[in-house]
Amino acid sequence: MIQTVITYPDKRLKLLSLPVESFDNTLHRLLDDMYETMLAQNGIGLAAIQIAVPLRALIINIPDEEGLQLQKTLLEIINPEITATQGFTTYQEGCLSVPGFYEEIDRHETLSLTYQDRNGQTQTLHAQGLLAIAIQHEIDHLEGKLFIEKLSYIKRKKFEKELKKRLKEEKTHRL
Ligand code: QAP
Ligand code: CO
Repeated sequence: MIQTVITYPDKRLKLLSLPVESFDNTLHRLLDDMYETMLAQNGIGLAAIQIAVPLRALIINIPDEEGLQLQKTLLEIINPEITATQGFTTYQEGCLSVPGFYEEIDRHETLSLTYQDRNGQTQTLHAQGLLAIAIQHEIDHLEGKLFIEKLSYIKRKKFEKELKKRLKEEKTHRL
């Protein structure tokens, strides 16, 4: 089922997500709901807390070279731990919980990851490019962190200004 994506400044986005301990039907339903919700909103990544479930689960589906988002490339990542990183890169990030706002964010360029899949099997992964960025962005959600918290003072002010403008516009549309 498609769920509601909670958006900034919802306080639940600041929660520390807790480890998944049961790899049961409840977890599988959560992952399936996350996938449906992400597709419905044209996302490439989603953490469980974005649908108000504070568990260490995230999904990522990077489109291929033709821009197609295929379910066979869907990554379901439970209880992730980054074990190594290399280099730095910058990418213009967005977030389904901060709709309509995009800004350049510094991240590690490559990383190694261990995590569990939906069956509780331990997996390892070496990521670079957009996947490495998405993994870092989604793991930040598990720690209650949003990409806007990484902005410089000046860019954060720009965000606050755009947010105020948006809230104002929403109000006038309701009138
Ligand atoms: C996280 O972000 C991410 O504002 C996933 O109006 C960010 O899927 C991974 C989206 C950067 C890699 C690089 C945002 C859709 C989707 C919006 C997303 C919007 C519609 C964001
Ligand atoms: Co996000």
